[in-house]
Amino acid sequence: MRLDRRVILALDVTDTERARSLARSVRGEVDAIKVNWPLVLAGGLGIVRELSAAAYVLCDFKIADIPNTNRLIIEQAVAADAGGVICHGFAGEDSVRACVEAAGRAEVFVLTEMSHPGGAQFTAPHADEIARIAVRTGAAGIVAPATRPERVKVLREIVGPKLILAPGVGAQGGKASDAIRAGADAVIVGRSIYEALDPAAAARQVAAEIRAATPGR
Ligand code: O7M
Repeated sequence: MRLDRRVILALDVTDTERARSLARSVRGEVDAIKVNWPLVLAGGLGIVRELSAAAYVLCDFKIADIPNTNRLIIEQAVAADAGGVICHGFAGEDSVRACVEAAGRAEVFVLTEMSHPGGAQFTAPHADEIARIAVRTGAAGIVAPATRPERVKVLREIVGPKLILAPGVGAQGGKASDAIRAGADAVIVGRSIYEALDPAAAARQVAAEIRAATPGR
């Protein structure tokens, strides 16, 4: 994933026409488009292939199954031209390894600790261990909570130069600049961009906040 704006749009809409139009309007303002179950269930995997023609598409399937099933899911995402795929880490090292092996040139990001309050219940106590799994399996990076920048800092120490993508900005209360200062490479933003009257301007604003927080980068 090439990071320039350091912003990834979470395209969590179920109207495929709106999804296409949003993707067009933020072109050049975000580095990637994250597609999650709501859009794929509504529009089919074809929407991933379609959006991939003009953007890096990150398939957020939060894959968390046995290795063989994970491989089958990843193969579908790769066949639809996804640039990256997200898996959960809690299913264990063999499950994550199966994703990385099946992904080939596509990048795998491992979800460590979730950003919502419930994420502190089960994922947070194991996040450091999951981050180490991401390193050992050769994943491209991890997903870590922008709502807990202090945790991003700790996870950065564990993953070294691997990419950290941080969701939870805006609607969930996290601040892009805090997440980036704590060590995230990019933020994942959904509602604050796609519900804005001018989504491109909203994306630009997040990128500007990030630039202001990291002078000289
Ligand atoms: O900005 P929002 O809150 O509207 O959307 C955030 C997006 O990030 C949404 O697509 C979530 O599914 C996703 N996300 C989280 O909000 N928290 C997490 O812990 C993990 C993710 C995610 O992207 O997982 C890979």
